[in-house]
Amino acid sequence: MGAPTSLDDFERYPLLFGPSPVHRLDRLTAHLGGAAVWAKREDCNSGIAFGGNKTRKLEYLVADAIAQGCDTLVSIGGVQSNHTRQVAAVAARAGLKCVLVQESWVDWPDAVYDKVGNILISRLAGAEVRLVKAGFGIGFKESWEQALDEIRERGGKPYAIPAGASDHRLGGLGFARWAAEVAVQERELGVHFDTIIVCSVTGSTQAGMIAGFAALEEDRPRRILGIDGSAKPTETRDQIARIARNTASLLGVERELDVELDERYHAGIYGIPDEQTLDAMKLAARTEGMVTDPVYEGKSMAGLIDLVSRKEIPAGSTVLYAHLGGQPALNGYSALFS
Ligand code: 5PA
Repeated sequence: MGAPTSLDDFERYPLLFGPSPVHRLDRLTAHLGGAAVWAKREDCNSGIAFGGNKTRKLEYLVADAIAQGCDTLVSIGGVQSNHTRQVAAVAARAGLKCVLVQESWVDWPDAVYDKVGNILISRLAGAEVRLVKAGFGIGFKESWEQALDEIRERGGKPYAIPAGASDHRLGGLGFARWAAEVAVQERELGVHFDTIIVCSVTGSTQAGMIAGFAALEEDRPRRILGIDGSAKPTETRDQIARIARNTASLLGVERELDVELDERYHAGIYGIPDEQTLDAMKLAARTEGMVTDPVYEGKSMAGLIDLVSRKEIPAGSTVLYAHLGGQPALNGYSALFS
């Protein structure tokens, strides 16, 4: 057999309920008075600890960890990382151990910030949680290398999962599969999403979408618009481009890929919302009962609301908002709503 050229050639450990739901946001659409807005919901894609975008990516990484005979998943994120919570719960589901390095990515004053929400769930699921003093960054870290070494010294076999499951050979596959899923759902629903809105930080969500849609060789144009949540858009854009390229190559796609990342909605800093973020979170909750978080989805929602209401996304468009999860972190931000 030659090199794999299709998604089906990669082992996948099923963690999702099935295709994630796609539905209209009618009241939000009416309120904005422009393009038709729909959502695809990774925040309810799985029964494993609330799911989210990482659960979809981890289907491919966990299959690889098991194939390599690894016994411990090791990963890294901020104190309220959604990613590490999903790694912890998925490790439990797969019968693996889990070690998490949680860095101080966000300087946030809530007294229970390191006790509730995501970190609480990671502890509940049995992960070994290590709190480490280090600032925000999506690259490789010393504390993480140290955790990997320690597991090897204990005689364990670690499987290394970088921040957001992104900078990894298989990191883009989960959202390449999401793209194929969207194409099927569009046929079923009789709709075409010309614009997809996605929050980007470590990059493999958007990168996977770019590679996945490229692999489908579609006739109609489709814009995959990233909304930066990192406030370090140069790094994030580079990482998206690199992962999109690598993922496309894995799928046998060699053509040039476009990366579009909007830097206007990150509120100037990773992990902290501004008025526009908070207004967007309130509008989504008050028109649709749709809950978003102040770190990621509130920022991409702010982008969507602004671009649709000012008609920068034209009124004739049909927009798909990729809801990537993240609600558990809200519990660490009670100060914003008290
Ligand atoms: C995250 C990431 P990417 O990192 O794949 O670009 O996805 C951005 C994103 N929405 C969007 C939610 C709810 C997310 O959790 N979260 C990280 C985490 O540690 O949780 C990887 C940063």
